[in-house]
Amino acid sequence: MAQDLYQHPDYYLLDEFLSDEQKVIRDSVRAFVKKDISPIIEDYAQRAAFPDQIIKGLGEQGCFGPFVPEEYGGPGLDYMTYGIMMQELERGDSGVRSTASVQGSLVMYPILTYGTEEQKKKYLPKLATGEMMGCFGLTEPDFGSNPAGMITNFTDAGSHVILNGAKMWISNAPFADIAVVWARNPQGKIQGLIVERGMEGFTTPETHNKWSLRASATGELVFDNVKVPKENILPNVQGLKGPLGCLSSARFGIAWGALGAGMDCYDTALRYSQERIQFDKPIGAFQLQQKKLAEMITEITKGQLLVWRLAQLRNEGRATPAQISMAKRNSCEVAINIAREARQMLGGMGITGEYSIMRHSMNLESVITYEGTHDIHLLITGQDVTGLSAFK
Ligand code: TGC
Ligand code: FAD
Repeated sequence: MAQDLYQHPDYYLLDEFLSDEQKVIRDSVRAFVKKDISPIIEDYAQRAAFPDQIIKGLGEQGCFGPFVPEEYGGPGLDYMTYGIMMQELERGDSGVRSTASVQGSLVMYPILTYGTEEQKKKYLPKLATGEMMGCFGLTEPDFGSNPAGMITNFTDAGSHVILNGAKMWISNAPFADIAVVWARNPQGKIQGLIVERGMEGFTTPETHNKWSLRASATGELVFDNVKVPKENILPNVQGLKGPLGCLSSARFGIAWGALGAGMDCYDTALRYSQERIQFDKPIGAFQLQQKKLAEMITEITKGQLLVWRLAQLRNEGRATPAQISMAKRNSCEVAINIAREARQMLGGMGITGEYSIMRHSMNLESVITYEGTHDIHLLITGQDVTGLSAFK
């Protein structure tokens, strides 16, 4: 891949609203991405392999559960900083951000929010450093957009429970040490439990043939009469609001992150337009190319304002799930459209791995689908403004 010369667009001077600490953290994660991710990521994506050597660095940067308090091994940062970090990571690659957001929002968040003191002490410090990696099992083969229909379940067997069922499309599954799994309890209510690799009857077959998120490992979780100790049950929530609460945290990170992928495509296309000469002029001098760039920076700027305000609301505990849905949906749409336009601006070079755009473009097809599809988020907004559900 060509050298990573990224400069982040800040057309409305939003940096002025960031604290010095937030800027230092952002610069640190950006430098980590430039040094440890950009030089290798295209090769890993081409080979459909996960670069597990980056886990230690992600932990050192505080990218795993930045909002987790220091007493449990996290850096105890606010949600604005979490968003900034996810944006920097996804600027590098959506799969890398995925790894971090699953670990933080979908594994550490539920343990922190719904777990016992013993569970928090046992798992969170190791998850924060990356010494232990986790995954999150909600989606099933027959229940994707509608997780309320899930059939994975556990029965009571004295000191432990017996878990049966299957989850699919699970990020980090092939290498995760633990899985936070959502299943029906003996009363038929959805409840979370922590399943550990090595438990008999628990397997994690890898999903192959993906054209998207190729540098992120995806797999299934299969439970065949798995004995799970009762102390691994997350006791403090029952019902779909448990996993959906985790999704609110992760979708928030994606709202910031996807915009980062779009910003990288814009930055690449802008630089290319100033260097590439056709008809004796830089292509950036042609009105058609300027229209593309002007529209990209306009959409990026609107998206930046949206996620910045969302972070303020989240920090104050006032961000609603529907507000988060709107931002996740908007950032994905902005980014995927920019990736497509930017790809065209690079002509033939745009389809190669010399530049990040095609990889971002393919990755964003997953990002616009997982954590709630584009349609589902639109329906969440529709329900929020009308008070009427169009799901069923
Ligand atoms: P509904 O009746 O609306 O809600 C059930 C309960 O949950 C509460 N709730 C939420 N709580 C917190 N955060 C949210 N975002 C919430 N949304 C809803 C709600 O208040 C209610 O609480 P209570 O107390 O009344 O019980 O549920 P529904 O069955 O009608 O479903 C609504 C719908 C369709 C929006 C929901 O099922 C949905 O969001 N579906 C999309 C599924 C999805 O997003 N799956 C993601 C799987 S994980 C993943 O993709 C990880 S990718 C990771 C990566 O690599 O980055
Ligand atoms: P479906 O629900 O079958 O949807 C198919 C189509 O129908 C979509 O266009 C959808 O918008 C539309 N649709 C569905 N319902 C309605 C409706 N009511 N009205 C209108 N249209 C509707 N899940 C996890 O639990 N953990 C993970 O770590 C995870 N990682 C993932 C990683 C990748 C790379 C991918 C691709 C997915 C991942 N997922 C994960 C699963 C992801 O959340 C689901 O793919 C997503 O929620 C959609 O479910 P589905 O694929 O079953 O599509």
